[in-house]
Amino acid sequence: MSKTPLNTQQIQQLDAEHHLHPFTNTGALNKKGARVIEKAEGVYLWDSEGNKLLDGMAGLWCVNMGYGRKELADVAYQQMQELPYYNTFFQTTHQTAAQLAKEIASITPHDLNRIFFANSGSEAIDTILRLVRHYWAIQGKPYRNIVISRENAYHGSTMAGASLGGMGGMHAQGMPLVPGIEHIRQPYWYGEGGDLSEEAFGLACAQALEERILKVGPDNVAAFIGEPIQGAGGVIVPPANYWSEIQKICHKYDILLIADEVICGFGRTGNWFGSDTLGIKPDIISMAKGLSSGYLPIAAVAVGNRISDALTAHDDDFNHGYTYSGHPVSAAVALENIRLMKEENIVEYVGKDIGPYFQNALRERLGAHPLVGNIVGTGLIAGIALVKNKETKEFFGDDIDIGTICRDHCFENGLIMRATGSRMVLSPPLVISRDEVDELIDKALLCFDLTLKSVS
Ligand code: PXG
Repeated sequence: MSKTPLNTQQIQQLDAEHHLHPFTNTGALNKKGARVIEKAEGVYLWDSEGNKLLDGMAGLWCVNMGYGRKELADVAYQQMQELPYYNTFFQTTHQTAAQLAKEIASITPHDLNRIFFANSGSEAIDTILRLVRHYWAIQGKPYRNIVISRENAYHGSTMAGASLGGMGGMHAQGMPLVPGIEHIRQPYWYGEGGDLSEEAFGLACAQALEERILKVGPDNVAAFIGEPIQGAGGVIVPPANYWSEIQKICHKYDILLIADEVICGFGRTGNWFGSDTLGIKPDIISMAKGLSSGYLPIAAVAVGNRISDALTAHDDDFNHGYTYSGHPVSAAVALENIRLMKEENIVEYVGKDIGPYFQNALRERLGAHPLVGNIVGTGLIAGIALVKNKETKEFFGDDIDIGTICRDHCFENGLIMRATGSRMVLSPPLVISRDEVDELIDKALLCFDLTLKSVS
């Protein structure tokens, strides 16, 4: 079935009448009309008015192999003809899911070799919450059910995801939240470190975990969850000592460590997983987005021997799963995506070539800008703090929504850069070239100048 071509206004009208958008003020959007994206190739998008946009966010941190990869479309087409759907419940499987599980196991850190499939990062997080509580229950310790997370974390938008995440705006809606979840402070040194050195702050943030464990009782805690680098929270890179301290504390109290790799996984930080880059040895990881480069929805949870052995030894079902767990078409696309990543040495390209180039260029060319307080990141993920006063680290007040002003200038000037509060974040496709990085930074510089003018 072909689409009847509609013009921008017609599409906006249909949208305003019938479409409820995620994380959107519906009334405000309907007055303005949504931007209509029409096509994409490589690192570029085109809207329905013919504007070309450099996608500095890889969609929503996911189109890692770039747009227009025919190989991914072809395997989806072939798989749809051969076996468009079958489930993995009731003791059935199919080759594509089994192969993908093996392929994921071959790239995950250490012993994370057993894979549970879901369809989105949020679902993967839901799975993890149920799984860790179930794990402790079958150890005869059902009271070990508290999961400790962090303020300003993002773990998705289902009930479990929103509850585990640390976003105040999300907690305020759809209450009551899932019980048994605690939040400790985030390791955001630039914004919250005060006079502490980075190291002292990293230690203090990790100690906050131990304090909370002691407060709620070590015997009641199931797990700690964190993104290796917080993504949606504004790309918060923790102090270098943070994760090793967290790891020690989890070990000391025998608490499971969960790394949410939905953004950091699949090469984003210059290794297959953020846990490799940050030196974390998790018991469980979640992944989604880059697993299929966003071409089809698919997510996974990888668990190590400790959990996998316990589930295998327990003579009962784990009463959990999704109709589309291990969906053959999504799995085929994910398999091909990983094959392409390997064939094109993408992880090495991010780790050794384009990642360092991008990080250096950001610091050298944007670092001195009067609005730029600091720049953090590794590989192809970066966060830029916009400040009122560089010297005193003074942030803009609530009366000036600096991030949104900057983001709007970016849109107008052909660059997609996301704002989270006063932080601008970048996460371009991993296939971006040096010339395209240069273009991205030229555009960012122009938009920072325009933003400065708007608030002067
Ligand atoms: N965990 C992490 C670390 C994520 O970043 C999810 C879980 C949930 O994934 P799904 O596939 O259910 O969306 C995410 C998703 C943003 C933004 O604006 C970030 C995400 C999703 C939507 C918007 O930065 N991350």
